[in-house]
Amino acid sequence: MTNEYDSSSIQVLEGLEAVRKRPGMYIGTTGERGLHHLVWEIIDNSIDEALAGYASAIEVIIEKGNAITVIDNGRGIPVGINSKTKKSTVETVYTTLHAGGKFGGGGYKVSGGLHGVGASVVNALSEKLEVKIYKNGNIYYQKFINGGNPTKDLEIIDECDKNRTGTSVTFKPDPLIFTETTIFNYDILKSRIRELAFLNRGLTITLIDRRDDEKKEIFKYDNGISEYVVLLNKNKNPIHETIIDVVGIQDNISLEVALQYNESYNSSIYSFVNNITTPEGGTHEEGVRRALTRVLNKYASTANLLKQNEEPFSGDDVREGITMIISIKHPNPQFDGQTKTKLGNTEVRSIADKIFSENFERFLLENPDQAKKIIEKNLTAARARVAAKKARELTRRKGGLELTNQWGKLTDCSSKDASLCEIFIVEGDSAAGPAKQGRNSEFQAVLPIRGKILNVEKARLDKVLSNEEIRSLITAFGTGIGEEFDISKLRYNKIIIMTDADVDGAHIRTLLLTFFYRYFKPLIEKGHIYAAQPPLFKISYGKTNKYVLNEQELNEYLDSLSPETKYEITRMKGLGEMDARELRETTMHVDSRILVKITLEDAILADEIFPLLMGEEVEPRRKFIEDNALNVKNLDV
Ligand code: 1YM
Repeated sequence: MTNEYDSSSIQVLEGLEAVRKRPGMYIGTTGERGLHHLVWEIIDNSIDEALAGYASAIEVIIEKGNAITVIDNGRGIPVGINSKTKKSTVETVYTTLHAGGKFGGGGYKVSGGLHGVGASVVNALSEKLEVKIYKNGNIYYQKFINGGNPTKDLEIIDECDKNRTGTSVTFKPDPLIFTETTIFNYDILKSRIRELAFLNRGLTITLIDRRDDEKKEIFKYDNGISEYVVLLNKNKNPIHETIIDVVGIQDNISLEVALQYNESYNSSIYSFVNNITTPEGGTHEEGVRRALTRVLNKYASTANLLKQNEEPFSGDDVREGITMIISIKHPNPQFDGQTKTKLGNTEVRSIADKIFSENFERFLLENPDQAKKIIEKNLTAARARVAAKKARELTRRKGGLELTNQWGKLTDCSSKDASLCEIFIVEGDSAAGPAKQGRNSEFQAVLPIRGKILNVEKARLDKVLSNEEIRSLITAFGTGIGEEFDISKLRYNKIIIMTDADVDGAHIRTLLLTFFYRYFKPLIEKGHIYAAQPPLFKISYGKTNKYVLNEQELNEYLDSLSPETKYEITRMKGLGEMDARELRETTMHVDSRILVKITLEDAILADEIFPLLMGEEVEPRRKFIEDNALNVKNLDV
């Protein structure tokens, strides 16, 4: 029974046409990230159904040919006719922009996030999308093609067990839109699905890959984010046994916090609102942080663990070595901040403070042995802070830009306009010479560092600050560090790591990235950190030297030479093998170089990987390297 589509349906199609014209406005990018965003949109609807208390299991299937199927066991999308659109609710939801919110029945809508735009956008950007609804003993079905055009009205195609309810959606992204790739990445899907399972205690999410040999993983965490903390602390040596797990609800806002201290000196705090990460923090995080500092100070002085003449713990002191996840569910979240990932609702601050402080205080009182270990950790941090302050003053006094380290000296640029300036961090002396000669002295500075800088994953701030290489980096950047960090003082718009294209070079780059990640995260977030791409091969013939970045370019270049040409290929071991002109042309000059911007796609994943790569334990590192062949994908290095 096909329908004649009237003018109102044409309007609807125009709506979806807008999505196809400007997909970036709805899903951010049409690259790999945007492609996966489609999956999140559909899963979000299933998660909403789980949060409303109707669904307990979600299945995500990567089909052969890279279609995606999402199935849940919720109520199933309503199958009646919508009084406004005169079409089935299913069709309305899948062909009207923002229909999900308008037609849905309240509750916690996860679609409050960055591009929370719903199922119709997925439909608009798919070459095929099929919806099946299991309800009333029937299977209802509707299919859309080429960007959301229904092939028929919603119809019953079969019967099913009368107790079965739920929704199943299969879609195939349109290659006309996703020109870069239409292939789904198992690891990206897995990482977010696992996170969603942690954030939604008890919910079962199954991921199945049917493309090659069938692969299947089931994620279900009855202890929710506590189990996330266990995972994050796995390679960090926890200092007390119990994961502190706080759950509470007030004014329809629910809060969950899980935390555990470890031996490291870093703080890993991740917060979420309605399952969406809030890297800029906000009122939920502020409330919990404030309560953490207050409760620990109160406990320490009451228990006489903090001496009368000692300064109270600062926020940084009590956050040293903490792994903490904060997750709230809010019916009406407001997002602020530069990237709209900061929770703004002011009422949340005191609710989070109250729920967390009451429960945390009770934990400390009921578990004095563990409390003591935590307070001891805070005390050492506080004492180290005093020592670090002294070391910092030393950095400042040394000050100015008369900056040297054992290995050499900052060769600054002449421009003082930070927005134009770049600094190349170069390993070793053999490369520093050509870099200095090859640079454009007006806006390019060069700072040589000695081979392996300190591994900050294994050192506390005071030791970090007493390291010469690191001090020279901090001083050169100009921003200060820790509580004094001020990005407006950054002296270079681009900080470029220039290391050899070999294993040692990669190691030094990882050490530098670890340092930036732990102490200058905003510089990564704001896109100031880059890696230079020195060439890997030199092809010499006659008097010509040609440099290429990788094997693919090498082969392409060799193919372009006439068959008679006699050439020689050198695999470049170090930057120092190039003279100044070559280094300029291949790696430094703005017109001819290739820079890779370092991004933090997934901070939690990075947090999982860095301790593994840089920490004390050898065995997990060996295993990781074996499993991943050092492919730190999510850092996009
Ligand atoms: C695989 C994707 O979309 N599940 C899903 C969606 C809905 C419901 C249940 C649902 C919601 C409500 C009432 C309500 C949606 N319904 C709508 C709308 N899975 C998937 N499961 N009954 C069922 O919110 O009141 C939008 S989404 F608008 F039709 F109610």
